[in-house]
Amino acid sequence: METQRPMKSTVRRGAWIALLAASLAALGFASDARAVEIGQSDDFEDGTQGWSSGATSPTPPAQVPTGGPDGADDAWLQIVGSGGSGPGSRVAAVNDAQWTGDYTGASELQVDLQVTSVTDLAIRFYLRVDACSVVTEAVPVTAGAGWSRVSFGITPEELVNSMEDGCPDIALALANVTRLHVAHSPEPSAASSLPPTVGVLGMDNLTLVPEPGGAGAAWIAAGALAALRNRSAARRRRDARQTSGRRRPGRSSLDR
Ligand SMILES: [Ca+2]
Repeated sequence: METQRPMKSTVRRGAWIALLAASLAALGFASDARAVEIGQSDDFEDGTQGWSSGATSPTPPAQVPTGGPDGADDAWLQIVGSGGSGPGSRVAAVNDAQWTGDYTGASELQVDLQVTSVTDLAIRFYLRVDACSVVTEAVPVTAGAGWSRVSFGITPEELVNSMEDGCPDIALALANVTRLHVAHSPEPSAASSLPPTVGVLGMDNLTLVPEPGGAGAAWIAAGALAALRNRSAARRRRDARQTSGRRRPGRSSLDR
């Protein structure tokens, strides 16, 4: 499933962001840096943003500094599975930091994905709550097809329980997420039962999208603010790199 990418805005972003930030602050929208927020986005311009595949993985997720959906100097996250057994055998990565907390009021995760290895992958997001997990439907990503924008529904009606360790109350689980996990997972297996796979997944612009309408109006404003902040910061960093004229060598998974 592909989602049309938004057109670039020509509004005076700095003034607009300042005004919106002041309005949200006045309404009491204080933020917790460790808690998930509607509208937040990982663009990987400054690194791996807390994504990992375990301390002992020989192929941990890595920032690739160029070749993202926006082309040259758009960084993205590379997730490698080596097959076989043991650490690093699966195409999977987890985040225990900014993607933990309360997902109530969100409707979907949107993300740019690509598969640069030879075999198609089936990607799901797991929302882990201590000893149980709920999981999205799988989205197929075709090998060698380049970047595509895909959406994963995360409302209680769209999520399913993980096969071996499902949560008794999906809505309650959504309000108490302790880990977000992206993986090649043809079946909604438990995270511990994911299939060892040789594959390379690219991920960029992972964004938490609000439910439309109703109480979502304020969430939408907060989300727009966060997205604009991220996009503007990424653009400034890319412009700075291009202005500096420094050449940045590409990295492969073997360079880490
Ligand atoms: Ca990026």
